[in-house]
Amino acid sequence: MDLIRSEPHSTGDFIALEDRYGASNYKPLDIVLTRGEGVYVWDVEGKRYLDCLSSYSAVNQGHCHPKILAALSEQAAKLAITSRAFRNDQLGLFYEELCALTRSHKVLPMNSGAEAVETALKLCRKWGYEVKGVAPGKAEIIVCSHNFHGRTLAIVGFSTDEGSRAGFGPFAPGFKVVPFGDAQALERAITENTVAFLVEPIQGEAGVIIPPAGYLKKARELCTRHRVILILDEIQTGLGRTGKLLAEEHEGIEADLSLVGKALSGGFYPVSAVLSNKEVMDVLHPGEHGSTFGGNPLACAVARAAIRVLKDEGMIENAAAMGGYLLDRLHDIRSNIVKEIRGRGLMVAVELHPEAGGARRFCEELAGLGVLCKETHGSTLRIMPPLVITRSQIDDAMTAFEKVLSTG
Ligand code: IF1
Repeated sequence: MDLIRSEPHSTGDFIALEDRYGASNYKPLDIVLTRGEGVYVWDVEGKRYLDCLSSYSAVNQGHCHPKILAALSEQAAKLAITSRAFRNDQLGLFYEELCALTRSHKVLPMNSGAEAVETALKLCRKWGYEVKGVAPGKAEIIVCSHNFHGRTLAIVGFSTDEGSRAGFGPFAPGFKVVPFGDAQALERAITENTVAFLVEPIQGEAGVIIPPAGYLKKARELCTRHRVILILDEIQTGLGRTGKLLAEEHEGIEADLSLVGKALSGGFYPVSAVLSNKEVMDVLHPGEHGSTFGGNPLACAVARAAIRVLKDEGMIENAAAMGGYLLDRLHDIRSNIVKEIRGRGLMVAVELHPEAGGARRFCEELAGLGVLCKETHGSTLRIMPPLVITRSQIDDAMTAFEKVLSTG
């Protein structure tokens, strides 16, 4: 490799480096960010943006939250990792505080969201064979159409999105797909071999799709009646995003397994977890699952601070209040290109009419006006700011949205 010449400093320099050396599995907006604070991020040219994506909900607590940062630096200077070959003085406290917050019995810590999903799938299969009595090799897991649960082979194998799946087979068997939001279809799909039903309370990648009222409650009843584990993937909806700590609370239900990630670390570090009742978690024995980084003291200290500020600083209540305000403001925009506005808490989407020519161009225009958001599925704009956003910051964002949507 050539020796590195002068330090890159302009947007173009950084983009050229990424394009020359990086895999091209993303197509980001051409903005190079260098600093963040609360709801704002700054690019290398010094331009400020209001972040309406929150790194896909990883930074619910706002960028570089000072209390999480303090916990991170303090722990990093003391002890970062032990591996699970030894115990550490943060893990037990992390478990206790997370269980108290979410009313769970047991926790299994991992790193990425996809790992939490994989962990849950393994747990359910083993529970199926050992507790439910499913014949060896026959366990079935039901998932939903248009799901998004991550990028590992098992997970993309049951995706219904061709872009995620094509070219990556052969895939793991044992998954059945039913339409999202259709409790009757779920009931028809359940057999004596069904061990679990995996679902997002609100589908994120699919475009903030909120299921019909009562769907999750019905799914909960069906799972209980047929002895099927209900796994709610709250990696995106959890930790305050929808105006409740967990989105399951909107329907007054409790999952058997809840998956959290992303904002569990306030965006500082990959931390995910499977939250479980005792019966399911107890099927795992030493040597059957794990991760080098899962449950390390740095991750635990960061996560403890991240969940503490979420609660102590009223971020969940703020998400509910500001989410309502944001939806009202969006509905007030006069536009002939908006097809539908959907949202719960600060998980909001604006779906454009197909004639609008795709949402990407609007994201680029919004970025020009100092607002960052991301399109999904071509014609949907997602608006998911950090949960610390204020009314006047929403007003600023709405001025930009009004400009781009009403001229469309
Ligand atoms: C990317 C979307 C968001 C998730 C749910 C598990 C995972 C995710 C419900 C896996 C991850 C991400 C990953 C990100 C894009 C993104 C996303 F656009 F795909 F839908 F958030 F809106 N379950 N979601 O949403 O978690 O392994 O990534 O930690 O760039 O792929 P992970």
